[in-house]
Amino acid sequence: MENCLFCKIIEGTIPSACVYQDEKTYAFRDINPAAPTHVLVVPKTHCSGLSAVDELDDATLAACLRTVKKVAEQEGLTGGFRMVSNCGAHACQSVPHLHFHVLGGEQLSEKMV
Ligand code: DGP
Repeated sequence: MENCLFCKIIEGTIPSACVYQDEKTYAFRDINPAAPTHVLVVPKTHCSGLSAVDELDDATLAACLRTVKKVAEQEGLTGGFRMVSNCGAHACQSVPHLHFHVLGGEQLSEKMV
C-alpha cells in the first residue's frame, strides 16, 4: 500500500535488517529495540492491524505465526520469548501495518503492561 512504512520496508525502498523472509512474511529488527532480541514479523500483504485481520487469508495469518516461531529458533531464544501485537490507539499502535513484536534474550517482566 502506498505510504505504508512497512510496505516500503518489505519492498526494499526503506532499508531494514531482515532476519527472515518467505513468500508470505517478512521479519526484521525493530529500530528501537525493547529487549536484546526485538524482531517485527509482518505479512507481505498489507493489513492495518488485528482489527482488520479478516482482510488477510488464513494461510498468510498462519504463516505469520510460523515465522514468529522460526525467528525465535533462529535467534536462539531457547529460554522463551514474548509475542505482542498492538492494535489501535489504546494499545499505542504506531505503524498501521499488522506486525508481531518478538521479544526475548533476557528475563522479561511478569507484567504485561
Ligand atoms: P507499534 O508501536 O506496536 O506500532 O510498533 C511499531 C514498531 O515499529 C516500533 O517498535 C518501532 C518500529 N519501527 C518504526 N519505524 C521503523 C523503521 O523505519 N524501521 C524499523 N526497523 N522499525 C521501525
